[in-house]
Amino acid sequence: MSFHNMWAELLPIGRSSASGGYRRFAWTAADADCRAWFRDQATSRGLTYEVDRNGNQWAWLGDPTAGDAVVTGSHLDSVPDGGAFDGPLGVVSSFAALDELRSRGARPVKPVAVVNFGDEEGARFGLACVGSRLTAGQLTVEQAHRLTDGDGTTLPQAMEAAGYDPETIGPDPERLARIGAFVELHVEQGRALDLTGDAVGVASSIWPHGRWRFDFRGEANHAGTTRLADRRDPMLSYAETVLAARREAEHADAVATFGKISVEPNGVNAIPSLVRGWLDSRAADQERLDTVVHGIEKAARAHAEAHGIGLDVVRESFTPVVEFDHALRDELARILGRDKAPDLAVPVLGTGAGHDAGILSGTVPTAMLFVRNPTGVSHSPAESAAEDDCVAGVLALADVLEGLACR
Ligand code: HGY
Ligand code: MN
Ligand code: MN
Repeated sequence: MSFHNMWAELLPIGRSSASGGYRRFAWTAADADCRAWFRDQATSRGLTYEVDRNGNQWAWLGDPTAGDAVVTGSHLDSVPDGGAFDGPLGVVSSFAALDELRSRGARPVKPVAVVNFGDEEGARFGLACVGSRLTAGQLTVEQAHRLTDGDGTTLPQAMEAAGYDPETIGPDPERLARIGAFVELHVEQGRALDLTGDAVGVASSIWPHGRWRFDFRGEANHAGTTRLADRRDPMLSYAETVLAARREAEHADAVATFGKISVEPNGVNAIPSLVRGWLDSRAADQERLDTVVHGIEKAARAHAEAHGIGLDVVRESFTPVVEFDHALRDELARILGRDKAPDLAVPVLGTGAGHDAGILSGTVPTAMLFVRNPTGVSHSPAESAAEDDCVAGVLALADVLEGLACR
């Protein structure tokens, strides 16, 4: 099983020695190293290697233009100090599943490909799934060109610096039209499989979710000499909004997180002029999500107005609810269920985590496999999965690829 060696090769790339977490951000040196690793895996297997107009990487077994392809893969980028498995497990498992197919002597009658979608986490430019959104036409070229990181570098500038031509980006309907099915394997970002005792499960849906930026504008002043009554401190409105987010999410049985903040001028002894907070909120259905976000914004505006604070709220990223293709979902469950006792069902589970598969699901029949995460922890250096479970995921993916591409 080639999984172990590939995993060991990829593991050190982009890992912070300080935190043990990963900092594989789009179009950075760590991203370039991950891309080089992907290219080497493709070429060393004699696969046809391509980089598409949006910088996504493809490794083809068979004719890329033949159509009705079975594609698998995921992403290699990470959130700041993310874990080792979120994304890379899907890409490594895809190459290992191809190796497994070949070792079985399986003969695909359709093209099979492994894909690495660029910038899935949106850690640098703030928008999730940039590579797959561009390809699926869910992000316009103009919107993409306006994406800017915290240092003021735009996406085109970052792509150019990484040696890619940003002028080529845009929708790629011809490429997607050649795909008959996309199956993404991903580490579970939760504990459902740990609770069922299964190593592998099938995805049913993805919660609607989005990212909103709250800009609280106050008045910079001296922290030591300004009377409390004379202050317009945006940090107070931000703090009230964070607590309101927790209240609204609890009330709606949803989730809401302010995980990123930037403060200007960000001095210990200076009352801020600007506090910028990013909200990530998700819920089982759109109505609930709308209620939560509306409630948070209402509380933010009430506090800001009462304290003379300016407030702008901008939705920076949004993904509607995803219901994976039922026929493909059921086919994966049938294939995975073959080795189970008749009375033991294959777990079919929803998730609050976004994926490239969610973006593609509007254009291509799409499904996901989840591999057990014993603690459920993700987006953290503590993210983990047992190697036996990873191997079980590879074998399950190989069964799925064989079932979809060899008959
Ligand atoms: O945020 C997410 O759910 C995914 O990890 N991009
Ligand atoms: Mn993630
Ligand atoms: Mn992911």
